[in-house]
Amino acid sequence: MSQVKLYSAKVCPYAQRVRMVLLAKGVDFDVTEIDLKNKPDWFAEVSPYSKVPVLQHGENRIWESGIINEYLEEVFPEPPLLPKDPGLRAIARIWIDFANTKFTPAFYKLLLSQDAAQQQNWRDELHHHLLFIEKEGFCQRSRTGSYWLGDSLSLVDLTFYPWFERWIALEHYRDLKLPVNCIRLREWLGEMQQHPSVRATAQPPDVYIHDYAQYASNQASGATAAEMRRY
Ligand SMILES: N[C@@H](CCC(=O)N[C@@H](CS)C(=O)NCC(=O)O)C(=O)O
Repeated sequence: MSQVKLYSAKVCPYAQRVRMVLLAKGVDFDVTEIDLKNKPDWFAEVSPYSKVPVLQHGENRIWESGIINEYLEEVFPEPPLLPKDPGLRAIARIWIDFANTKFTPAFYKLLLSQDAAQQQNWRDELHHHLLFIEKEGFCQRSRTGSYWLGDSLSLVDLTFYPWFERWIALEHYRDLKLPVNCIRLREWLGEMQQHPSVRATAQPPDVYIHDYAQYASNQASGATAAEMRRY
């Protein structure tokens, strides 16, 4: 029995973040798949927020994908997924914060919005975030590698990637394509799609079109949709 146990759901981008980090670090782990539409009663004991992902590592039970990934970085330091240099490490954390506080909420708000004017507002907001990523993330510095921070894969790549895998839902339901002028971002996405941790967790586009139908009609009843409606 593995020492690391992950409560996860294939549809969940936050859980995919953690699965990819575990895979990138070569950590042996067991997955318990949670049906988010029919959560077992015992899950309330495991997950204080009633959400996946939750990581059990020995005595430690940890939730919130960003916190789990930082924990994994400390406990399994190889290969490192954060830069050693404190300044670069801070930049990595700024991007992770941007993903959590700006980028991903806009993704859900666009899907959940039913009103055409509201949809346009969130489409514009997300478009603005993409151009910001292209300019500040990929073009403002001399980059030598294919990843967000340069030559090596980092928590920043794995924090953002799941929403780009699910972008097909925004294309399908809200007609928002990745802008053609986000050249570096598109290159990054192509590179990420080849990474073994991504390939091991990736799902085909039709899965997401199906899974996000309830978001797109604002019928999703889970905790995440409720939280995003309040956002
Ligand atoms: N901030 C949390 C978000 C986790 C989250 O929203 N998970 C969703 C699935 S993607 C969930 O379990 N939702 C439960 C529900 O909708 O009832 C994290 O980063 O881990």
